[in-house]
Amino acid sequence: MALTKEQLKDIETKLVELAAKQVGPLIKEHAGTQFEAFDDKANQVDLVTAVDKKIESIIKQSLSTLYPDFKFVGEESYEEDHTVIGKEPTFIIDPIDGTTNFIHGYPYSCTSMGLVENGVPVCGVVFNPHLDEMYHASAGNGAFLNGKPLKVTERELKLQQSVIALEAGSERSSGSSGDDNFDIKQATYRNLLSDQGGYIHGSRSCGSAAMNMCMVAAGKLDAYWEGGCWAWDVCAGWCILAEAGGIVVGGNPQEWEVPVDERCYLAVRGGCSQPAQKGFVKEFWSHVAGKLKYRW
Ligand code: LIP
Repeated sequence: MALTKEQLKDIETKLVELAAKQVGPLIKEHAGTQFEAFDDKANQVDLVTAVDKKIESIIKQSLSTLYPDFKFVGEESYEEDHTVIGKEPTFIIDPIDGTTNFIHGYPYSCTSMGLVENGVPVCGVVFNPHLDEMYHASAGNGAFLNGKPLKVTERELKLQQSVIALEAGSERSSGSSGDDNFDIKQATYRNLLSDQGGYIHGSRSCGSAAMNMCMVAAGKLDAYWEGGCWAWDVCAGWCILAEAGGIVVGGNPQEWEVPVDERCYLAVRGGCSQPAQKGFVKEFWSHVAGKLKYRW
């Protein structure tokens, strides 16, 4: 039995309360205090702290009490090759998105709490306590910033006149490893920025996928493209963006429909027609310099 709009709105409200009262204060208190207290994950630029893990356990404890029948997938408890996102309602949680920002004290760390049903994002809350920005949405109930409806200014969507979020990401091996994601990304960035290519107005980097998704949802960015982030980075923002009229497609060309754990995404704002969004996507894809490949 699918969750109703009313049930989803209630879940959204509870996630907002959890983010505001329990999680946000911890992120704000400990940001910029972990300079000597982080660990490497996949490499020396993929980082985690004890605060990430503590917050994930607080969120998991709270949600398992409130929704004992829902599944839970979290960045810090994910098991490669074992964690599966099925059809049942599943919370997909990044306790601190923008962990590098969190460690360095750059005010773009947030918590990202999403819910999928049948693999589709149906509820999302992203809270940046430094900027006091609470983005929240649930399917059919609209998207909000601090309780006010997200209104994207209606205007043309043109690649050349766009500002796009592009991330360095944590994969940095160039060529030698046979994994050419890094080189494809850098070549794509060049294609987009060059006056012989997309000649876009500019690129930005929040250092947080969730914040990038919310900036696109709010129409403050026109698009966001990344390969290598994870379902927990984008799940909440995906629902918020969809409820604000935006779309998410694959980061590789011709991938119009992708699962939440695709790990390679192109998010495009609303405030324009679907044909305009599709035209933008096709033109963007024409500048992608190869096929990005990731494992779950
Ligand atoms: C981060 C993502 C960001 C990506 C970083 C990192 P984390 O997530 O939000 O988009 O570029 O490499 O993966 O690790 O801070 O939760």
